[in-house]
Amino acid sequence: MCPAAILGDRACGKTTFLGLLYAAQVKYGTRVSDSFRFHAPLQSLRLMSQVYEGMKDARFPGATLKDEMTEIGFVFGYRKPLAGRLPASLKDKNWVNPFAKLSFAAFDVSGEDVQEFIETGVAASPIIQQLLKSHVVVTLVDCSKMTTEIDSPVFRQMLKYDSEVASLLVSLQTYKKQEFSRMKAQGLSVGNPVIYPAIVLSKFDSIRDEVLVKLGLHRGVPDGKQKRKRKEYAEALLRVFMPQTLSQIRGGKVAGVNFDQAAYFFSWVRTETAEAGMQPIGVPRIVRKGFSAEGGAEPDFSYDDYVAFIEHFRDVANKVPDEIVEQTTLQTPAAPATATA
Ligand SMILES: Nc1nc2c(ncn2[C@@H]2O[C@H](COP(=O)(O)OP(=O)(O)O)[C@@H](O)[C@H]2O)c(=O)[nH]1
Ligand SMILES: [Mg+2]
Repeated sequence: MCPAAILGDRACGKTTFLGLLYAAQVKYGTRVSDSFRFHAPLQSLRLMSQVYEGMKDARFPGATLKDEMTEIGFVFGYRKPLAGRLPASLKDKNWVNPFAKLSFAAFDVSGEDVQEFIETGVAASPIIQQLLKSHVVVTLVDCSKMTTEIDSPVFRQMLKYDSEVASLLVSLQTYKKQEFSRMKAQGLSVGNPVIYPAIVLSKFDSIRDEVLVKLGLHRGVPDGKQKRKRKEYAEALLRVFMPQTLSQIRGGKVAGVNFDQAAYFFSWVRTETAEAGMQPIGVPRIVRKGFSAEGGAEPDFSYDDYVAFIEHFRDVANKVPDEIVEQTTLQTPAAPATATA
């Protein structure tokens, strides 16, 4: 079980992201049910599905859910390529674990624990200790906060978030280095530690035109087949709005701990807009599509990117060396009772 962290600041779209990931997982997961598994503790499962149910009713997650963020966790399991070739009699045995697993937990960077850690550098809380164990870091970046007005509070907020994420990444690298030294001292032969980063550009539907114009970008993101162009597109935005995080990911080697190639995903939900050029009034309503007899309507969102997210982590799960997986299993108590979606 390889630990993975999802980072986001206040109102950046974390809960919405988790609800949509849940939906994508249900829909896509049934198509690839032989090779992909989703598990979550009952409480997380309930929350994620509640968020999605609300979105089917055109609503974004309510404010009451906001404090439950730190409790959300879930597991992605991918059948190992080798395991697929084992005889069925072995595959079903518990002692041959045929799934490579990533265990995700969401962290609020603007929350008390993380803020205290950034200020003091002391990993006192269990939440921070859990965060530092991660080998995968998914960072949410709120596109609705991207502005050309560099003196505005919203821009300053973005830069503050950037420096906080960058500083967390450095802490993570330092922790990995210590972990690596510990394992070597125990006589384990381990490779140099690698951290697997991913960036989710959230609320991409609300990115301002003037931002795109200024950066010479089109409104549409290059599709999934144009990997390099997508990366360039995302990095053009990050260079301006998350410069420290980007440079940390792209070459900030600390104590020999490297980052793997970053993966970029775009998350958007279509909302009802007022007249062209007007800001919609009141609470945004989600646009839905595909009304059907059994399932009702679905929110119109970037489903393909969510599927790409799931598939990206298949590669990562299979790349994480076994010694890391074993080490983490030794340190964490048995997983809580899980429910399967
Ligand atoms: N237009 C648009 N608005 C979004 C999107 N995701 C979130 N929002 C808005 O941002 C608010 C905060 O989102 P939420 O997921 O609760 O953020 P959290 O505080 O990070 O969990 C929501 O109430 C929506 O109004 C999106 O993809 N598109
Ligand atoms: Mg929330």
